[in-house]
Amino acid sequence: MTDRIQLGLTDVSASAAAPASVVNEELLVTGMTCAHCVASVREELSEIDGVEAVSVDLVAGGTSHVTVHSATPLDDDALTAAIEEAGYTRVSA
Ligand code: 9UX
Repeated sequence: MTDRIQLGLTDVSASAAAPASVVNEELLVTGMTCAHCVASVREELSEIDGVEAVSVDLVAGGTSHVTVHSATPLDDDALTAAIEEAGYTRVSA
């Protein structure tokens, strides 16, 4: 499958202002195939302290690109754990 769905930024902060995130970490994730998968991943990542927004470039049946926008430095293990909790697999480049 070659479906590519660009899902825009979701602001998870209470503020209406666009986040000026200092950290923008791109993760590679396999196993995501639909918009519900995207919602699950976004939900888990959003629970991490400092995370302001999560953008997902879904590649169904392939490697999706998930970018985490944060106000503070991110713990890499926490990112991996969040992906796994959502039910997907983080892979390295
Ligand atoms: Mo629906 Mo996405 O089972 O895995 S959540 S395809």
